[in-house]
Amino acid sequence: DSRQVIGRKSFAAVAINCAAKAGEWIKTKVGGYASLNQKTSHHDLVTEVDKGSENLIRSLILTHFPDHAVLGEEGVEPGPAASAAALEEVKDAEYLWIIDPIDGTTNFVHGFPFFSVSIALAHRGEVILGVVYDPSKDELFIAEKGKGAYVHGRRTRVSGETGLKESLVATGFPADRDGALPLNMRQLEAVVPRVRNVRTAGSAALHLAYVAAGRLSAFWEIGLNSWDIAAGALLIQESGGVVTDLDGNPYHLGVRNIVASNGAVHDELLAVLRSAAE
Ligand code: 2AM
Ligand code: CA
Ligand code: CA
Ligand code: CA
Repeated sequence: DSRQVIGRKSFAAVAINCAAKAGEWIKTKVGGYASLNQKTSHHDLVTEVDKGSENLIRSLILTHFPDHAVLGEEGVEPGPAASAAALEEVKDAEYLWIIDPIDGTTNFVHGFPFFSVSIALAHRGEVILGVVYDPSKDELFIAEKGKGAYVHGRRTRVSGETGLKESLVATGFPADRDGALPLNMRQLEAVVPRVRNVRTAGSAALHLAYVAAGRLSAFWEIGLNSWDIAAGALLIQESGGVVTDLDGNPYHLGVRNIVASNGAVHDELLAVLRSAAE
């Protein structure tokens, strides 16, 4: 039938189309405070635009690939337990799309131009495609497993710093839950004196894309979800970088505490972060 004909479009073409369409629409709504709601706290916001973006992406994906599974942030109850359960339910699907319809909602609400649309495709639990789109700069980062990562059609490459001393490192402040915020504060205290400087710009997916593109040496954050990380992790791996959890174990879809870097500074950063955990 006609859906099968449409279904011949490549995964990458569909992901790019989804991110671009959603991103262009989101951009028209920036700073509008559209139907603002708190989720778990005053740090945790959701707007009608988050939901509209997710619906747009979800229906476009399912038009092309009606058999695929889709996991999106706004389709899941807030909080880590519900997120983990939702991932568990779908993670072994043949094809699973993982969507963050706006990563950096707080920035979006305030009109601070650092937010993104993140779309990943996993095949039996392994990420094979990742797109992170920054509508404010009209920058689209894309990676396909084994085929490299690109921005503006040019190959991305992680940065060349070999020590933390020369590194520009980003993090994100977690929700104050299970001691995550105090741990992040201790990590900051340990990291800041050792690096060139630290940035915290408010979109995990875009921070990861910046590590892939060599604009940041490294990034870490605790308490994230699969949709914050999946696309960005592949961007970094396909750009020559390294993505692990806080203990140094390789990235997989269930990782919530993420450490990502150009590779050369990875062990040094892990050691500093470990010193803050003690
Ligand atoms: P969001 O904008 O999609 O919610 C900023 O540090 C990062 O943390 C963003 O990627 C943001 O994603 C995410 N984030 C914001 N609130 C969060 C919460 N309560 N729990 C987990 N992640 C959150
Ligand atoms: Ca959110
Ligand atoms: Ca997010
Ligand atoms: Ca989001």
